[in-house]
Amino acid sequence: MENRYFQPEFETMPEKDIKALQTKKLIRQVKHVYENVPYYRNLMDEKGVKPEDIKTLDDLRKLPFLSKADLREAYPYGLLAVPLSKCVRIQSTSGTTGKRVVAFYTQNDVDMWEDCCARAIVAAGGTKGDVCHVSYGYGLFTGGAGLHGGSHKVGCLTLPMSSGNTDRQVQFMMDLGSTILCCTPSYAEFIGETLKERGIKPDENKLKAGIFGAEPWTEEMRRDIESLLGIKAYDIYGLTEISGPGVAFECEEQRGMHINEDHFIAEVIDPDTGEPLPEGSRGELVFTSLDKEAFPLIRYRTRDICVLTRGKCTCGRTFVKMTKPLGRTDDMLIIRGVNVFPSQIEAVLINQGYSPNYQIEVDRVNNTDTLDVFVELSPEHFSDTIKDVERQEQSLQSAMKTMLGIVPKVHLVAPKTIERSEGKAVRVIDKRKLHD
Ligand code: DLL
Repeated sequence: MENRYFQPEFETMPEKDIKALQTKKLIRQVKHVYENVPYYRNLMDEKGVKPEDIKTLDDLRKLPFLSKADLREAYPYGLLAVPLSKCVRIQSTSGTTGKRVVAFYTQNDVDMWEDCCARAIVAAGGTKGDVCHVSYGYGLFTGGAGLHGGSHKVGCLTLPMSSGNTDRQVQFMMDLGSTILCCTPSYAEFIGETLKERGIKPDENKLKAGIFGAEPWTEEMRRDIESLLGIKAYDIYGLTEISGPGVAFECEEQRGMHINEDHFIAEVIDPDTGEPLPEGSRGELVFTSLDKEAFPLIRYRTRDICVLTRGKCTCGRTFVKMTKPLGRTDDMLIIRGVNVFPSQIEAVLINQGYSPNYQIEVDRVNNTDTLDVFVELSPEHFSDTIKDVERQEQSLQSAMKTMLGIVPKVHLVAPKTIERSEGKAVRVIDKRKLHD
């Protein structure tokens, strides 16, 4: 049992004890926030709810939500709940649109977050004997710092590689015998392709597991990475606002990710009405952080769509599980009135044996939405005859029509022509936004 869990006393806690712990922490946290965060106190006052009204987990639904818009409005210090002198760190989102989210951490917050990442590493088979190769970006992004801290807690030899410089990644991986790789799935794919190009076979590296997250990836992509690198690939989920990676992690059963419920309460709500939905329903994931001191968000709307399920897991953990995010309320594309998720396109590509190197371009021409999918041919698929390429494009188009309900224009392009990502991949270019 020793190496199966990082903190078995919490990870395998009976459900009723988890609920009791969550209730106790929720009451304390709401009081902490009400007393120290005027921004949230105002929201509670507007809703006519006081800390004394929160006595059970069901009372959670009385509390107001927080959204990304609130975080922007309160930027930078408006949601801080402790004096700045108690904070030891900030981390931040990549912030492609609008203001970045800046999250603050006390030393206890960093400790809790690193424990969560350590749980993920141990669940992927990590022990002190491992060489943990961290190729998530270091810096403001939470990926590098989180897995780095978790790796230290487990006692692995930690390689703080950060992302980029793939030659050096490969050299250290081979020379130092990396056993666990942590990076985005798209970068794992890229590292795998690079090893293949160098003629290094999957059984020639020492890797046994990978801990991949921070962006959507499909089961098909998991199989692809597993065979390229000769490893078992584990999913990890998290977001800066709630701490970073490790909010949820996969165990060996690999049927959903366990949410660290001793630290976070997860709800699924109807994104349109805000009503909480029963377990098993698909909806928007909402988190309440129970232990965060500096940046304690209550009922934060993640915009990630998923399903929660509670049941016996063969790994022995009792924490509720979330599915992979099935999309985001804000990455759903509406094309000619039809809802399209990039993950659906990716699933078709990999099912048909294509690499997950693709880019989706949406535009509006003569008042009609257009959908173009650029897909890289792998060297095996590459063909010189135009007829052959056209036939392959047609077949992809019809598979996508079945999946999406609309017909995209598929363009097969030469290997290595779509820019590779060392962090989160850019899958969608929506040119309609540029015209607005
Ligand atoms: O991406 C934290 C992280 C780092 C998670 C490393 C896992 C590994 P943000 O940059 O704030 O934080 O982005 C958070 O990324 O709301 C999801 O939409 C997406 N995301 C995170 N993990 C996954 C995953 C980090 N495993 C946003 N699958 C979240 C799909 C994910 N999407």
